[in-house]
Amino acid sequence: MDNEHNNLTMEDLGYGEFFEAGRQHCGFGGFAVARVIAEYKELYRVKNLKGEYSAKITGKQMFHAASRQDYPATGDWVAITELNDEQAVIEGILPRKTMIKRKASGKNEVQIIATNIDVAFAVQAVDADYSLNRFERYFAIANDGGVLPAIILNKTDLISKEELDSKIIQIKDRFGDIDVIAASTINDAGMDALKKYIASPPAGRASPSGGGKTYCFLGSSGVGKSSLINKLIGKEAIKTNDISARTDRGKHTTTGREMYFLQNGSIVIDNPGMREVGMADAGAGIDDIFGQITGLAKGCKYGDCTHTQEPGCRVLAAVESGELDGEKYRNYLGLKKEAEFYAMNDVQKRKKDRQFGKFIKRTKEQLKKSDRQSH
Ligand SMILES: Nc1nc2c(ncn2[C@@H]2O[C@H](COP(=O)(O)OP(=O)(O)O)[C@@H](O)[C@H]2O)c(=O)[nH]1
Ligand SMILES: [Mg+2]
Ligand SMILES: [Zn+2]
Repeated sequence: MDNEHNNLTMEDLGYGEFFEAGRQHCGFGGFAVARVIAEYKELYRVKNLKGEYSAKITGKQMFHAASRQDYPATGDWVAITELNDEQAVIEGILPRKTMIKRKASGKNEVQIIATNIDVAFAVQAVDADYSLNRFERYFAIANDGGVLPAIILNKTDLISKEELDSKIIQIKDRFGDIDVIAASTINDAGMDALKKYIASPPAGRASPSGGGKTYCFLGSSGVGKSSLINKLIGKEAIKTNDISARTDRGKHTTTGREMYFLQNGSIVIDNPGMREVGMADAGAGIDDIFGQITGLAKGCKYGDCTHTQEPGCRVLAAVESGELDGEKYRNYLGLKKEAEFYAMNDVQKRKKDRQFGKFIKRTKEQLKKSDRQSH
């Protein structure tokens, strides 16, 4: 990417007056700034004009962190200290312009999905579990964080033109002023419209600098968010929830919230899915999938079968024979993955904290050493 964008500016990364003012206000004037472009389990990937770094937060920040919101998130602008060409320490988070967040299931804790977003696409597939109410929840999440929402109706290849027209009319009736893009990554319907939309966002959303705008995709697992982003990037940069994904389970190390820089200068963030919103009102549909799979699972050879790769798996056999719908199975895998991710959070956070502590100790020693050497 750097060879394509030799004249990259901070504005291309989404920087502007708002953040610069925040940087001065917070006393970070003496630090370099970088944007968080991915969140991993134990570290962040940050980018600025000099390059990309693996970065961690300082012990001080951890000590003062009262909640998840005090930790960096994808999209954040952060003040950094460069350790070397590849590593940096995050000193602090610059004030956020907008934020996509939601309550984690059953807890008071708020989870940040992405920050400094200009437009949030509420994505639904027009086939299974389609619901106008769900759009409302996505809009609430967007409005709550100061982000402008827009709609993408995906998988329009699966319905007739009449059905699509009637869905669009329903949307216009209920949410008149919200932009709608009808798309299909299979027959490329709406892809030009989407590209155009992203290249020139609605009035009032252009960043003061006129630079890179940031878009994020909200939607349940399986609606086609990653497929849409791959289309925008122009190559298969992101793994989609294809059925073949079962053979390389466990390779995924990111939370899935990753930022991509498009040729046209815009920035998009993928998102693993909105379990809460997705599951809460998918209701019977989802229960039905889990019910059917639990039933089949009784026939699996192993009691702890994950139904992804095990020999003698009754669920996989059912997918292969067509007894279980492939789309349903993919939905199940996606939802299960999300559920696992959120369930892991607490234990992992503790583990992560210990590791962060060690890293900080090492970093400080390293800094002290180089300090001594330079004097
Ligand atoms: N029929 C149809 N299938 C699609 C379309 N877009 C994506 N898919 C399929 O839907 C599944 C989930 O797609 P993915 O992009 O991983 O969804 P995500 O979980 O929202 O990121 C994959 O099997 C895709 O091939 C589309 O426009 N039409
Ligand atoms: Mg995806
Ligand atoms: Zn199984």
